[in-house]
Amino acid sequence: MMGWREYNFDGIIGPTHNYAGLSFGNIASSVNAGQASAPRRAALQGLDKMRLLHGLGIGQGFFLPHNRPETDWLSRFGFTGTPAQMCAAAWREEPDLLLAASSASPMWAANAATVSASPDTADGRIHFTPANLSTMAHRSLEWPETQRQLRRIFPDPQHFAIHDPVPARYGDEGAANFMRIAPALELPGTEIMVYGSPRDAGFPARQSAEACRAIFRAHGVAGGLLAAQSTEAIDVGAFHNDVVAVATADLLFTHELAFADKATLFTALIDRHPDLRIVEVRDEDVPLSDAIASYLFNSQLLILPDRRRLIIVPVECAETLSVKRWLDAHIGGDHPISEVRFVDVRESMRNGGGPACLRLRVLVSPEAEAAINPLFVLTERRADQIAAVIERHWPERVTPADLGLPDFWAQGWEAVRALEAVCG
Ligand code: SUG
Repeated sequence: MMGWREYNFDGIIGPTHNYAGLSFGNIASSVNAGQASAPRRAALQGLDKMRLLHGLGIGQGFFLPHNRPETDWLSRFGFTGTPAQMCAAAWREEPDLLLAASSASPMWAANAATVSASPDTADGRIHFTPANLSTMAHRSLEWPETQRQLRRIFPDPQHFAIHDPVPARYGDEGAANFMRIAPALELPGTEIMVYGSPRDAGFPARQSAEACRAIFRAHGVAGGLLAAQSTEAIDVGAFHNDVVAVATADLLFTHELAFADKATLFTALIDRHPDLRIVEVRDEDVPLSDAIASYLFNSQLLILPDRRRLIIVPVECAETLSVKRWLDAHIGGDHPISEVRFVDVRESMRNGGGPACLRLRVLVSPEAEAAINPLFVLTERRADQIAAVIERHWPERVTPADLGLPDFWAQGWEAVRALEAVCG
């Protein structure tokens, strides 16, 4: 089965990227609320990461930024008139709604959808369910545009099935709470979804078990596993499971406190996949709080064309003592992960989004790869074109006061239009 590849589709970071502190339970979002942001730098950091993966021979695609401020959404609160009039009225009367409508949060493509790989589904197609992201207001407006883009990127129903989201009552945050274990990428594997148990106190659990089961049913995934996040992890700031664990093929890289009941999960996995390697980091080596501040596990665990495994981690991992020590002591030599690369995505990190948050993984057979809309696949030339639009149209710096300015809204709309024009 030669020629299967994993693609990473990254969300291009939009021109309204800002720090509004919208995500309760996401420590970075709260701590950095009110800071000035740098949308141009942010988008170029994201693009550099995409170029790095492309250069390593990994399939790389992208999602376009959504139109922000999103006035279609504001209109549902009774605002009328031109887009600028709607934003002005919202800023006066309901500033929180304008902030929600202005977030560049679609950049975190791991939350765009849950994707089931074709070797695991009953009909042999790749299944996508856009995430309803219903726990956070600013994220709940993403899915209609996400679904439109998924339909454009993956148009052929012979290979791809695009579903409707799970009803909003049941929170779903997409692939950020999804892992897949398989002897090799192209072989049937075990899909795992990780939910948070509902609770009255502490930080919100954003992924419901109902949504996980609904997705497995809709995708025709038999034998999918559900695992609960540990409440300890949620309360230290693991608002998504991909902040404390990541898996690729026969390798699971996880913090020891990620799951409520790791024994049951690991036993079930090893039972089905005797060759599974679990790299577990102990709390005494890297405390949960360091794992979350550095985003060690929000890394991209890649299998290179020469079969070596490489981990792409944020530069914050080199600056967090316990994490740096762990990496130095383990990666390389006989370790299942042979190399670590550091990337600077600091602008996204300040909102709690690391390298893994920025991408949606899609495993494709050669036939399915040929069916991807090439307009959304990164090439050197395409990357240069995107960079040129970002340099020209993305604001250099945004402060909280800018979010209420007509020029800021107009620049956001215009920048997204300019990028759409270049990307066809
Ligand atoms: O949903 N931050 C995002 C970060 C998403 C990270 N994704 C994954 N872990 N896969 C969130 O909490 C902050 C926006 C603000 O505060 O302005 C925000 O939405």
